[in-house]
Amino acid sequence: MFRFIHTSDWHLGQNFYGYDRSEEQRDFLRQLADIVREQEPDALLVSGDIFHTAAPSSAAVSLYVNAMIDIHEACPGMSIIVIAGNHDSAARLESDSRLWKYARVNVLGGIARDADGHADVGRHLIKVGDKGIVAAVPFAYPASFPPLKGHDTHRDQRMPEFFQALLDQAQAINHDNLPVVLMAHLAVSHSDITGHDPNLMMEYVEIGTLGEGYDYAALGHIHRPQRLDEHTFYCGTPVPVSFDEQCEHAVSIVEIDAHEALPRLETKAIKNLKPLHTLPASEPIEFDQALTLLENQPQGENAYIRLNVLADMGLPLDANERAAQLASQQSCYFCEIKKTRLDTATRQTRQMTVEELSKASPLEVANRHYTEVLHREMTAEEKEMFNEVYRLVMEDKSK
Ligand SMILES: [Mn+2]
Repeated sequence: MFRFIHTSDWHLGQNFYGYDRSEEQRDFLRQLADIVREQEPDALLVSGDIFHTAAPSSAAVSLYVNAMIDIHEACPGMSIIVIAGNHDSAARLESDSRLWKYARVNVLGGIARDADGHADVGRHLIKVGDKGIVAAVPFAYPASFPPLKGHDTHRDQRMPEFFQALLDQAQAINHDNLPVVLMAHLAVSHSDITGHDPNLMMEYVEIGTLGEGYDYAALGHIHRPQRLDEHTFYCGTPVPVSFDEQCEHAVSIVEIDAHEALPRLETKAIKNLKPLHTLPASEPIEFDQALTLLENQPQGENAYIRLNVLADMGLPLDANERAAQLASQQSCYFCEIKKTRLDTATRQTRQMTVEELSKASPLEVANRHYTEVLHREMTAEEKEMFNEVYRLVMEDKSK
């Protein structure tokens, strides 16, 4: 039986709205070391995005180095396999990979090539004792996979060919029918990307690109934990990277009896030292109501706060300052105000005909906006101000 922990997307060194997250990230890594000590797995697989940026600060690197040594010492017989994600620098991660072998850490930063520039799939295979075979593929854009020797194929074919060649080679050395685990950092089509910025373009690959012959694919890149089929899994972020990652945060513990057996999965929840709260979590409300929610936050929770506010009316000029001040009184960290304008569909405005519009006075049009969109009447003062502005504009026009 092969037993391992699957984790990914640590994003160490993330700067979160100007706040340093090293305290929570250190706490997560301490929890991981405890899980390793208790579970004594054969391997720990880290499927990319170790760091948040390609050039992490020395503090972030030091956090990583100390944690990896602690994790190694928590179970010295365990193999650790780390692949680079899109956030990592392949070269940087690989620069000290020989040194890491002394702590049983295998680091793969980029796709290995032989002297002729062809893919060197053998360097991506790691045998974990007599327990399992891991085929580890760090992040690379589909177009930058090198061709296989003797395959003069089109760019589009190189990535799927690489994966299949890797799994074929794993099978060729698999004399003891050991479980085969594939590690990769990529986005598979039709994954649930809830929690990711919808405006960010992600490059997707079909699940078939991963090839055939693996018993478990330990994927990273998508932050929401999910099962794509009975052999293919994202473990998700252990610590949420954005407010929209409202899901379980955990690491997966996986057991596979033999090659071509089904994996068994268990998750170990990670407790977040500083929770991320959107106030309110559901529908946006008026700014003042959101402030009241913030005021009623439990003291000493050290949460990051995002206010979820209706912004049709505009917000007070000092909205951010007021929220930040209130948050610090609650020992919370104010991050941002998420502004929502009521969807045009919910406004229930009635289209005005051209005839109606031509008959209506400017004040009547303005008043309609107040009643139908802002759901209140114009005050006498607002009407007076509107008329004054209108008069000034007309005066200016006639000059
Ligand atoms: Mn990531």
